[in-house]
Amino acid sequence: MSQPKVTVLHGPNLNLLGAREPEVYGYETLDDVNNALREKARIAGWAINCFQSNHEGELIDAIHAARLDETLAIIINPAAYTHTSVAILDALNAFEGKVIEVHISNVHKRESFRHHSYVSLRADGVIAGLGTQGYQAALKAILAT
Ligand code: CA2
Repeated sequence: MSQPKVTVLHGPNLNLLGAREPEVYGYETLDDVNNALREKARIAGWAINCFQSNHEGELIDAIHAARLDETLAIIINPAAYTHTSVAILDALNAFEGKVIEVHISNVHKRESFRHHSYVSLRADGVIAGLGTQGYQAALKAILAT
């Protein structure tokens, strides 16, 4: 039998993690985050695909690919697209597995335009403000299902 699969999607500018604004986003790089997730998934016997893009359409294509290859869950930090993208919401609505939305910062403590999330209309769970540990918490929840 094939391994269960999880996809981790990171939206625009998250490639800068660890390099800028550490007071908001911490000191870990995106590679640090992904490598820690890969290690946890490997131990649990899951396949994991981590992908970052600065382009909305590429994130949508990755959600479609997850749907087609029967990925069981998506962990997504849509970054600024959280607050703007009906297109990402529509793509997630066509995905049948579990969706967990992660934000490194507590978006509710920040500017009011960050308080609304289109993706939350689809997400089964939302984690905000735990720093990069939020991704680990999301994966833990998925591996426990
Ligand atoms: O807190 C989060 O994870 C956010 O999704 C991050 C987005 C922001 O637009 C959301 O409102 C909340 C921004 C990602 C930018 O990432 C950077 C990382 C390091 C340095 C600069 C930007």
